[in-house]
Order: sequence, then structure tokens, then C-alpha cells
Amino acid sequence: MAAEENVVESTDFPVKENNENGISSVIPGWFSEISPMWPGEAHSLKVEKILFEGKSEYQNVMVFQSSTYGKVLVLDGVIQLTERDECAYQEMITHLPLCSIPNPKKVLVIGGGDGGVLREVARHNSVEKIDICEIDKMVVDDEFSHDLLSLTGLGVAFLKAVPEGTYDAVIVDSSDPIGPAQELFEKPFFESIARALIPGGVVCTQAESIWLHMHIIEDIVANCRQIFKGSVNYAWTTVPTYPSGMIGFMLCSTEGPPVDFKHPVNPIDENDSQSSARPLKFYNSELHTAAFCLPSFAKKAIGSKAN
Ligand code: SPM
Repeated sequence: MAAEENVVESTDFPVKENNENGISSVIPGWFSEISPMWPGEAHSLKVEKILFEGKSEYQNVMVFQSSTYGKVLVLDGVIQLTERDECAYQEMITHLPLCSIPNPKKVLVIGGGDGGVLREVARHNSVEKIDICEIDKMVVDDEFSHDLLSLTGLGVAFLKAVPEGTYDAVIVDSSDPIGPAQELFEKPFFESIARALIPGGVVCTQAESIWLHMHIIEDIVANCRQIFKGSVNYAWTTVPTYPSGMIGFMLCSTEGPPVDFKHPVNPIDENDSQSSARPLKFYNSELHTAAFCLPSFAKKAIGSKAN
């Protein structure tokens, strides 16, 4: 669905938003996230102003100013981030892996062209080099730049060409598996990541919602168990503007120095003082450990396959 099709423009005549039973149909001036990936439900945000609409080679791109969540980035009709709650996703997808290993130096980010994950990786003083593979230049925020950063092209092709054992950590900040990110959920992609990591290197991928996509998660876990001979864990965080209000992460390590994801060995809480330009808003060491606790139904479905 095109992004702009999800926004119903205000009309000149008064529209009754709810019928007598309180049931809203489509509300003028609101963005509703309607997708076959979450049938029968749609979270809505009130739109103050559409700031950008475009169609890239890969997808529809829209940025709007919402009345309660700040600016919102939407790709193909699906919310990617909002100013208000992006910290819950970007801080967790970054610090769960990077705080789990002692001295991350070389980091690859796949996706993440909005720059949020890069901002978080750059908090780690040990990091010497960040490569990023963002497929869609339209998503890249021109204002973001960093001395450590080199922007590369397509993630899948890039990984195939990378010398074995290049990275300490790979972070896959993808959109959902319908559209340009589909390959990023498939087994050959995970095999390429494992190849690109050093022994005891870590990967953290966006791994969908336990409420909506258990079948996808089970497939990812099964593939990762075959590929990653270190640890394989599922963690999650709350994100109010993502469908079901949460999103998960798959964290794996390659064979080598053991990685205990549940107990961070490289905490950043103390280093990241309140005097820094943008203090951490969400992540801390207690949340890190808690993120690996799963509700019983999820534990039953994936707990025995992960460790
Ligand atoms: N840097 C932010 C990019 C966000 N990437 C993840 C977006 C996921 C959006 N869909 C969530 C669906 C949850 N099942």
C-alpha cells in the first residue's frame, strides 16, 4: 500500500468520526497503519502536517509531523520510527549486542539509513569503524555524518564480498519482510553474516513481534540455531508505535569466545554521562537483562530452540 494512501485528508464538511457505538471507520487527518502483516488491526496517529512524500526506486517514503509522537518516518505505509519512541528501538538493537562483547571495534549496520543506530553505535568509544549498507538513498538523512562512517551499497551483495572474519558485530536494522527487506530474513543472509563475523562476534537483527509473527520468529530461530554455533537468544522491547506495541531482536554469536547476552560485560550506562550531547533515554543494564525474559507462550514456542 502506498504511504499516502494511509493518510485520510481532512475534508471541508464535518465528518462524524465515530458512529453511535463508538466505532471509527477511517478518520480524516489521521494516519492508519493498515497492512496484511497485521490483519484486523491498525494503530493510528493524528497528522499535523505531511513534511515529505516521495517514491524511491524501492518504496514509498513519507515523513509527517504527528500531534503526539513528533516526526514520523513511514516506508510503504509502515511506521519505521517516531521522534518520541525511537530510543526504545535504536538503543536496544544497538546496545544489546555491543554491550555483550568486551571491545567492539568494527561494526556493520545493514539498513538503518535514518541514522539512529549509527548514533547509538558511535557512543561506544572502542568502535573504530562503522560500515553501513542502506539500500535506499532516500531514507538516508543527509544531515547525519560521522568520521567513523563509510556508506556502502546493498547489504546482501556487500556481505558476500566482505573478507571472512571482518566484523566484531553486525546490526540488521531492517524493515519488515514484505518488500525490499525480504532477503534479510532468509537463511543465506544469516550464513553471510556468520562468515563476516570474527570468532565470538555478534549479530542483532530486527526479529518482529511475538504477538503477530511467531511463525517468522520460529523460522529465524531455527535457521540461526543451525548457523551460529555460539549463543542464540531472542530479546524484545516495547515500542508504542509498532504494531502490538513491541518488537523483538534475534541475538546470536559465532563459535569462539563465549558470549552471554543476558549479562552485559561492556556497560555503557556509566560512560554515557548526562553531559553527553544526547544522553541515553531508554537502555540500561537492568533492561538489558530483562529483555531476554519471555512470556510463557513465547518461551514455549521459541525458548527451547534458543538458549
Ligand atoms: N532505524 C529504524 C528502522 C526501523 N526498523 C524496524 C521497523 C519495523 C517496522 N514494523 C514493525 C512491525 C512489527 N511486527
